[in-house]
Amino acid sequence: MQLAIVGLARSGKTTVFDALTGGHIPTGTYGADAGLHVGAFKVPDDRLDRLGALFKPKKLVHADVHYVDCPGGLVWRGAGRGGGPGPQIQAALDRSDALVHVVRAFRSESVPHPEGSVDPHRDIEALNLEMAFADLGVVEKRLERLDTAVRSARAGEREVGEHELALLRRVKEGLEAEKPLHAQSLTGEDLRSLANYNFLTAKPLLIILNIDEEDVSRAGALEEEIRRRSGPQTAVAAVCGSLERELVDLSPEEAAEFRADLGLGEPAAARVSRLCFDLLGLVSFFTGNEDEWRAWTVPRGSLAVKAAGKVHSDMERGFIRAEVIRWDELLELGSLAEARKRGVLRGEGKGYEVQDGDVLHILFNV
Ligand SMILES: Nc1nc2c(ncn2[C@@H]2O[C@H](COP(=O)(O)OP(=O)(O)OP(=O)(O)O)[C@@H](O)[C@H]2O)c(=O)[nH]1
Ligand SMILES: [Mg+2]
Repeated sequence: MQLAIVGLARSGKTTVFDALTGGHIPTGTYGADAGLHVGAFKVPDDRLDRLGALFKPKKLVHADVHYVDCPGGLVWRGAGRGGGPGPQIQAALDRSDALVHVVRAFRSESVPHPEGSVDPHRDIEALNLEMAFADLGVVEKRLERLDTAVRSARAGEREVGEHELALLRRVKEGLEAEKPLHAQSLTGEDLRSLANYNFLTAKPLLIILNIDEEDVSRAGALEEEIRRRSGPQTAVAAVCGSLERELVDLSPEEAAEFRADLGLGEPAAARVSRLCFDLLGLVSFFTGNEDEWRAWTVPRGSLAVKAAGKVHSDMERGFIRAEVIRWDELLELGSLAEARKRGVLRGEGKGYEVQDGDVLHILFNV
């Protein structure tokens, strides 16, 4: 899973990025640092840890979340309709499964706000509008080309183009009315045929409200206030970026103690990855042998054969069946052999829908 961190200048994107990835990128560079930062976070999973403790493989591999810190605030602002962000940032946004919008809610005198005052609602609107404009630019460009292509096509070949034209015109109208794609009534099929455009407003959005240390005790209420006004496929997390960033350098024990003292809940990195898993509808399954136990993620509803493909393309190609057991059942029985003996290990075919927490032993032949 890849997440792109976006937001206004000096909203704390790099600070939050560091907190989420345990990184040490210089912050407060005021846009002078124009590079994209990439980092990863291993998603904690108690289920995998417990399987690891039982089977003691040489390696335990957690699922990871990749983050890209997109510099410079709303870089595509002023570029106008269709101007869009620079190519490097555009590519990072395209590849991202969801966007993380860092919104400034901290009130530091020493950090000037690009809009002059702190107002999270205004900044959220500004980014949403910016993204809708960028999408509109893409739609308009495509419409122009497609329109010409359809006109010059021969009679029998027009249909596909006309269908896409109608869909894009509908999307355009929605965007002009400031409706992000995920708030437009598009069918699954519509969305699939639009997938190649990588529309920004079609991506799930996590709003990170970057709050002050003093506001930690009312983080829940602040989140709720934002959530009430936000549209579909949007999640909200209030995070004190600077504090979370400082805790990254402590040992886990020290950090836990500080968190308890300060009334901070779950570490931001874990919470954010969990929210994004939910937002994207991902589930985890596990595979293991004496060398390695590993967590994988697939969209909810994925079939066993696709899950096998995630592990190795040969496994998808030569899929015979999967032996499946829930992680906690396996933990209780102690081994796959025991589970097999007791008939708890189920044999499932290609069409089995993988469930969150399944342990899969894939049988294949190539
Ligand atoms: N008080 C306070 N200051 C913060 C917080 N988060 C970030 N800052 C400060 O705000 C300034 C900007 O933070 P950055 O993380 O560099 O912000 P950015 O969004 O990456 O900025 P650009 O990349 O320049 O657009 C730095 O001086 C940070 O120390 C916070 O939660 N509280
Ligand atoms: Mg930055």
